[in-house]
Amino acid sequence: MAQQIRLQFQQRGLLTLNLLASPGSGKTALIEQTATLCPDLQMGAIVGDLATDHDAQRLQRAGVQAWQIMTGTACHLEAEGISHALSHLNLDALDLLVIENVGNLVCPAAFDLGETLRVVLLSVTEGEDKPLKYPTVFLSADIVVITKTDLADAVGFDRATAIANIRHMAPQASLYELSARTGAGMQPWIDALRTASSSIIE
Ligand SMILES: Nc1nc2c(ncn2[C@@H]2O[C@H](COP(=O)(O)OP(=O)(O)OP(=O)(O)O)[C@@H](O)[C@H]2O)c(=O)[nH]1
Ligand SMILES: [Mg+2]
Repeated sequence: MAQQIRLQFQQRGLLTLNLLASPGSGKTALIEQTATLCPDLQMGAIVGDLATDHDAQRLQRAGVQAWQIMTGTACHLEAEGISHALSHLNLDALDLLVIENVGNLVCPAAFDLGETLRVVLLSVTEGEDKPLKYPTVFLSADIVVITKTDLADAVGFDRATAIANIRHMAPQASLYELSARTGAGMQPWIDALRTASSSIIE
């Protein structure tokens, strides 16, 4: 089913991201801020949480066409749920679709959702060792984003060690460092999305 979904995205030339990260690492904040800074980019989102539609509501307020999947007890999204969610979105209107996976550094890594790119977030408050302790998700990353950089000094974030650990576990991934709160570092991330989006259309 993931392959069918991927084919559907490819035929539409639609860039799709699968965001994987810990609970509270700033996934929704990153989508919100990206949408706010790129009013010309028509964004859609499928958001997974065990309960509540809080994130979909937040994203709708930021102008994103958002659909919430409530998983109940499941710790990850699966392609079947994505396929169902897609029927609730107007894909023709979209330039970029973001799937915000359930906050979890373990289970979501094992499930292909048909995405174009896997984006793994690591917030500065989580500890520099997380890439070493949760290798599967980092091994599968196309992009790694260090988030909440505005809090780095407050939590004594060891940037060099964190980057060395990311490079060790995800040498294939491109790396961005940003704060959705202050906007610092958002531009290189947005430039990368625009480049990836236009290369898919070509
Ligand atoms: N200081 C700071 N706080 C941030 C940043 N990004 C997110 N936050 C805060 O971190 C908390 C969690 O952010 P969310 O965007 O809800 O994180 P999430 O990963 O979507 O959370 P779940 O969907 O519940 O897993 C909120 O209080 C945000 O305001 C940031 O760049 N800087
Ligand atoms: Mg969220």
